[in-house]
Amino acid sequence: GYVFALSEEQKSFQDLARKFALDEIIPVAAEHDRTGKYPTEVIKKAWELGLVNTHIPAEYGGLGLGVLDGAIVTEELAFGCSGIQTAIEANGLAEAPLIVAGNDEQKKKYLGRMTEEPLMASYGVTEPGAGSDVAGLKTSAVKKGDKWVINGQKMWITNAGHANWFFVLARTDATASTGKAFTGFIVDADTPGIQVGRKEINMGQRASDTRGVTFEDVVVPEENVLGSVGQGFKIAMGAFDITRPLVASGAVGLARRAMEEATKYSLERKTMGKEIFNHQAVAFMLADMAIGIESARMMVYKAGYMRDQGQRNTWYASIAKALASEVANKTAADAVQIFGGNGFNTEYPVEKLMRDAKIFQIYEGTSQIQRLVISRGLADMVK
Ligand code: CO8
Ligand code: FAD
Repeated sequence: GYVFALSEEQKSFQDLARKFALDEIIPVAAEHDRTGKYPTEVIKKAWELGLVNTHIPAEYGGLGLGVLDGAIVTEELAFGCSGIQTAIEANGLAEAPLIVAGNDEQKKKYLGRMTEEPLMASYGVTEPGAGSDVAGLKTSAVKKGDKWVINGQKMWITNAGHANWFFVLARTDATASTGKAFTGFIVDADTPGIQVGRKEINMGQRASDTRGVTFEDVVVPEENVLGSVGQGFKIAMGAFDITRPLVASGAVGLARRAMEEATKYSLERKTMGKEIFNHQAVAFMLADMAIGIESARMMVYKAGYMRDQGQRNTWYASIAKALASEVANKTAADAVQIFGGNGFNTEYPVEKLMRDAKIFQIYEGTSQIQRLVISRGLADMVK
């Protein structure tokens, strides 16, 4: 039957990540948000504790944690700062295509090095002209002798300014159907022809690093093709089955932070002779936060658990991601409301949470794209 309790191991990872968020992330989060400085030192410390690259299998030097285990860690890191959590989790996203389709040599070389040193990696799919419509991407890879030559432009690539290697999705067949037209490549970041753009100045999650990347006649050896030629779209989508539950759990962590901050504040701030917590209009906003957070977390756990059991979880991952990102936005906006004028001010933590929340409805597939996946799934169910 259903078991809702965490294992002892999961509880100890949760405690470790929670302590790390309190001791190492929260004290520096506002400063990274203000300056946009990349949190290298925080990431190094998290890496030393095993809180980065959690899914790398044990045979390649990692902890081999499941998606559900990863979600437990991610929620805590995002409670601290979802910008720093995104920088950390983007490694997991870059690694996911290798976990889905990499051969032993590729895993040894590229996952192995992530466990030997605190390196970063990036997942390069989105382009200036194609985000939601992955099938519309234009970057091409052409076979020349025993090498591939990549040309094109990627956009909004998390960690790009710090990446040691990229997962790159490129078109390798101009006419084939989507499921056969693309190929995934592992590309070393120091390969000639790669140009990384400036750090984008974003609304929120400003500690994270987002950039455009240009590929001009970038030569990649055959051994860096992931899976087989033409399989790339499915590999890129398969990666989301691992990471959408984790992005959703980041949104849950942010929402929980907003709820806790708002609850504490409401118990202190007084109007009309009582704490604002004791005005039902405020208390019910807090209750709605709890309803959203608890429900979203259950969906995260379900989507993660299914993936860990080897079941296809795409539909549940989309539900978790759509729900959690919307809960995060509503919760953060209501937290600002509960703080009143103070909520609008940078001296208090909730305005950052509201800015940070927005991206959860956009990256890893917008809320509309999640609904596309969910509604298509419904149509399949009644066929
Ligand atoms: N697994 C395996 N195969 C799949 C999957 C899957 N999950 N999904 C689709 N496929 C297969 C289909 O079965 C189909 O196969 P076939 O041709 O054999 O029938 C083939 O792939 C094509 O699928 P579709 O027909 O469904 O393709 P569409 O062109 O209609 O597009 C989507 C599908 C769902 C619209 C897709 O383009 C999509 O997901 N778009 C959103 C893109 C996205 O999410 N981008 C995120 C980029 S990364 C990012 O934002 C990182 C954030 C920062 C890091 C945060 C920390 C982690
Ligand atoms: P568009 O696809 O142009 O969408 C514009 C609007 O139209 C959206 O509201 C969308 O929901 C809606 N829309 C589009 N198509 C449909 C449809 N069929 N039905 C209904 N509505 C639709 N990408 C990576 O590859 N790697 C990364 O590491 C990465 N990190 C990111 C970090 C940040 C901070 C940001 C901002 C983006 C990142 N992305 C990354 C890209 C991100 O995944 C895309 O921005 C996102 O998928 C949306 O694509 P787009 O920006 O092209 O918007």
